[in-house]
Amino acid sequence: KVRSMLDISFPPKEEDTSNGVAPKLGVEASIEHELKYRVSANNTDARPVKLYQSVAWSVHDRLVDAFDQTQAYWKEKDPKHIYYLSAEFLMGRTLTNAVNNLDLGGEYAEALKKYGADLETVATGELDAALGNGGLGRLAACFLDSMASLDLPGWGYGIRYRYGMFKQGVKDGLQVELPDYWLDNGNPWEIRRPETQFKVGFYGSLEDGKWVPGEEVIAEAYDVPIPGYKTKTCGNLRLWDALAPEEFDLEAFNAGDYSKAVEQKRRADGITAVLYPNDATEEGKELRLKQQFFFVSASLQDTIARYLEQHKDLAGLPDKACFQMNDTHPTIAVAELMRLLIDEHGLSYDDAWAITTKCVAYTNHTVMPEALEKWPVRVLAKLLPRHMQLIEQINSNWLDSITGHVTAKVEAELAASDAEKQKKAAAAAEERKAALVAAEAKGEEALAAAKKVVSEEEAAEEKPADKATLVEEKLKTYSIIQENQWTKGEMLVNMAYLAVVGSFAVNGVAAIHSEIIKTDIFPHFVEIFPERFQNKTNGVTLRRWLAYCNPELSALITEALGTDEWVRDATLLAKLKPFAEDAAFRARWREVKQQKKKALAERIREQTGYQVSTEPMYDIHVKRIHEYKRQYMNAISLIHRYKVLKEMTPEQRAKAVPRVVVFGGKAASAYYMAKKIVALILSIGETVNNDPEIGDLLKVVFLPNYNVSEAELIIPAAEISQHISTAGTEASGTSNMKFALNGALIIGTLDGANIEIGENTGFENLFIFGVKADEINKLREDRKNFSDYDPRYTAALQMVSSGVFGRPEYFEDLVASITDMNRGNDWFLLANDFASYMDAQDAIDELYRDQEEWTRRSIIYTASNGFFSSDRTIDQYAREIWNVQPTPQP
Ligand code: 475
Repeated sequence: KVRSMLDISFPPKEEDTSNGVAPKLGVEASIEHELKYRVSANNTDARPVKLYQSVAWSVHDRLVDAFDQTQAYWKEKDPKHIYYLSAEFLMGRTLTNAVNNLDLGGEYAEALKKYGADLETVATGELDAALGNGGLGRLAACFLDSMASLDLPGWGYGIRYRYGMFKQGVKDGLQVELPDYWLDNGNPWEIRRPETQFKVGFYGSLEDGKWVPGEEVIAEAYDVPIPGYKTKTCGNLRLWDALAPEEFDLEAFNAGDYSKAVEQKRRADGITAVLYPNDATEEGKELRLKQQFFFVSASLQDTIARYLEQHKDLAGLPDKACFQMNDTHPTIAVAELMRLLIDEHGLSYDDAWAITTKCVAYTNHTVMPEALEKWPVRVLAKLLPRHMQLIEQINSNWLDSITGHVTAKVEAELAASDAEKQKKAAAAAEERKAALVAAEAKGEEALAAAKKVVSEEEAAEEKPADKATLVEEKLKTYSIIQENQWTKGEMLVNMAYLAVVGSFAVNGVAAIHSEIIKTDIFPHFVEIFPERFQNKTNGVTLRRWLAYCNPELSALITEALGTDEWVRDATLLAKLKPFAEDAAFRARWREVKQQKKKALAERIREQTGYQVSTEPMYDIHVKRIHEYKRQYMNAISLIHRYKVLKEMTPEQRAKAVPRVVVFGGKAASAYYMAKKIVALILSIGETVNNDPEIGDLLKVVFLPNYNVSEAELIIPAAEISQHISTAGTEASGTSNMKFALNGALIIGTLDGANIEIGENTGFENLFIFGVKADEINKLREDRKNFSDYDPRYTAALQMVSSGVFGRPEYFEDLVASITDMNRGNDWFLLANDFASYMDAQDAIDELYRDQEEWTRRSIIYTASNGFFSSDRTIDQYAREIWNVQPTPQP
């Protein structure tokens, strides 16, 4: 610990009667106080953002009360804690969530009347905390909400990025990336803790086995209180900022080298400056590894320091702390925990290993090969020499421990192949004998020739394999340190393997995904530790993703069920099912949807200038842009739809089902194809939306800067939502759950959580198409020729190539990626699923004509998917992995 709390003696603590949510100053007075003193709005024209700030600070004070009491209570009770280590927390806005979780919605609404404002509008003054890329980061945020709501002692640990996810703009038909200045107006939701700082080292060397870092930075804590839903519990998200050990290098400064003097500060600033905007890809940048180690080291030091305040013996750490690693990004925790226990706290290697492997668990979120982190040994050894040494030791112990198993496996394989070979050899010997006999009958010359052939054949006969070599080869497939497949000679540390070896539990995030990681990613680890592998199907918080983003639908649900308990106990939603049969209820359900569509139409106009009607079907495809998620296939289907509409007679058009198709999602800045997909969607929109013949029959909208707050607006307005990844590629998906709960129907493949949503909702209520995951490998092998493709598909691509949507040269690569054997060769099998996708689209149009049946299904979706509450997911983690108990305050 660098600094400790200054030794000030506080006056004796007053009896706290505030019950955590009602400080002495009432809501109205506190807003006024903040307006005047904190944000000094009196002599300005109290702009809405100032009102937001005052309300936020007023809520902040109430949060801090709840926070202090919870943390003090947990300290006293000393229950086991879960520490959720994640490089990303995609929190979005906080105000609405905090006010409602604290059950202060009514009071704040009342107080705001004085300003002629409502909470909903005031809340838009807040900038999203976008400290995450996509699904993985948002899942971490939902988990924090559920942990607090279930009274589970838990903290999140991450990085306080000064710039979160880039802001996406559109310029000249292309995505542009703008910096996200999310902290510019101050952040009322965090508490800076200059009293909580830890040193984190990098580089340097090992001297007498001891690590002497060549560079040091200070990690300083910021706490973000996480209020549970209608409970006194308020958890914590602790985010680390990096500071230079001394703000200025005075010696350099005095010597006149100003730039050298600020160099340290610049380097520290760099560590927490930006979130890498890569979703499901790894760039292998050294700074990224620095970020990972930085937050992991600070978090582990912090946990151990707090543990040691109350306990002497680190042997008990596993009874008090569990570290859940959100994907491989925090995996260096395995080595850092070892280092802290051995080098800083004097434990033996074996004792340290026993503790580490009881404290650490790992969640895998993706099977995309490009996302599986592998750090070059060279980079790790330079940045973290001691950790590289420990990883080598961990690996060598690991390989030793399985050599027996691997040898037995090789022996069994040899025995099996030996028996096979002996059979073959006997048959061959038989044949040769027969040949000699036959040759002998033909005379001397033939016999000599035959003998020569026989001796050559005998010489060519397979030698028995060398067991030792085979064992060595096989062991390599288990090794945490492996040779780079592409760059011979370069050694890599496979972080997922390190995570599996160092963890006591490994889980996937949907049923199918948890199977795929067992069969395709870690099959050889499953042989050794079958009991280590688990499934924990993802979930989403119903607070943010239904109750607060869709208050209109929530009110209707509460009215129908006669209680709002479903917000806490999502299984109660099942009781909505009978209402699907009630025509009057269906009419009201439709009215709500209509209202939400109107709000989205307004947003579309604001953001894109397109005027869209609220009558058509709202068809939504929002998520990170990725080839595997196949926004491109949707785009091709829309080109076809456009073509069909153009060819229709006016009578036919009058019968067509109109659609507004909304896309949203960011493309990683360096992801070439993803950016072209965004451009293609924008171009299609430009052509279709300005075609007077088409009018309201089809609108194709790309809504820029998809983020948590946009999602809260978009999802409630959806009637159909698209989850159409190539089977076996989407680990789970979580927006599918949000859409289902908001009564949007799903068109999707048998992938990720779509499958479980189908099981809960009844597959007959989804629009499922496409091949199954176990067919993919075979299909990839025999991908067809372009000439065999569905004619609708070919025609649509031809329209792109011929420039119907402009910029044909720009889209040339994109078209080639799915049509050219040598340039991508349709890896994600768009051509293959296209026809069944179109059938599913036709079925959607057909059903939409029957609004009563459509609405019935919509209600069934909401009623059927309470299972996907993150409260259920977290309850399972707590019981089946963490062994952490609810610890509510009395
Ligand atoms: C899956 N992000 C979803 C979701 O489990 C799943 C990877 C590397 C670097 C930075 N970010 C990433 C992911 O891998 C990711 O977001 N994965 C997603 O996790 C939650 O629902 O299917 O794609």
